[in-house]
Amino acid sequence: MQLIGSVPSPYVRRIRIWALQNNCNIELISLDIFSAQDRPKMANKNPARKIPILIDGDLTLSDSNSIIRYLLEKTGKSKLNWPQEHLLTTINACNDSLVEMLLCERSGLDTQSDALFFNLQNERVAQTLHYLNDHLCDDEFKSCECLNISLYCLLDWICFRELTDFSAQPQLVKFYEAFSQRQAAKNTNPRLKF
Ligand SMILES: N[C@@H](CCC(=O)N[C@@H](CS)C(=O)NCC(=O)O)C(=O)O
Repeated sequence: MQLIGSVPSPYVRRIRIWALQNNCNIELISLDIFSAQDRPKMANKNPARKIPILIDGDLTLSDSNSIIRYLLEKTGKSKLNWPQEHLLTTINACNDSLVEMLLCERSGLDTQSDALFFNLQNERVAQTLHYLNDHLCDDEFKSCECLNISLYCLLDWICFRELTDFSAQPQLVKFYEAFSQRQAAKNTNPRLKF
C-alpha cells in the first residue's frame, strides 16, 4: 500500500502512526502539495485535492477517516462505536478549523480580526479543545487507539505550527506529554528531516 501525503500533515500522520503501531507496511509518498511540481501527483488521485490518499492495488481512498475505517476492516479490527465516532468528529472539527485558519494566514489575512468566519473558527477551536480535555479520561476514549492517535497528531501539529495554546487544559497536556514518548510518535516527528 502507498500513502500519498506529507510529513507535517496531522491527517497523514494519523495513518502513519497507526501503521507503525500495527505492523502494517505502508510506503509514504511525500509531496509538497502546494508546489507546481508535486500538485498534479495529488490532484490526479483525488479531485478534492487533499491528503492523505491511500492506494491499495486498484483501490484509491481519500480522507483519513475512510482510510482508517478501511485499514481496521482489512486487518480484522473493530470499528469505532458511535460515542467514539462523535469524539473523532470533534477532533476533526478542531483540526479542520485550524487548517482553514492556517490557509487564511498564509493568504495574508488577519485571523485574529473581528470577522464572522474567524470568530466561528476561534470559538470552535477553543470549545472542542475544552470538550476533549473533559472527555479524554472516558473509557471509550482511553480504549480507542484511533482516537488517541488522532488527538496526539492534532496537539503536536498545534505545537509544531504554534496555532493555539492548550496549556490551560491539564488533561490534554498530560496526554500530549505521555504520547510524545511513544516510538511511533518519535519516528513521525515533523520537526525531523526525513
Ligand atoms: N477530512 C480530511 C482532511 C484532510 C486535509 O484537510 N488535509 C490537508 C493537509 S493537513 C490538505 O490536504 N489541505 C489542502 C487544502 O486544503 O487545499 C481527512 O480527514 O483526511
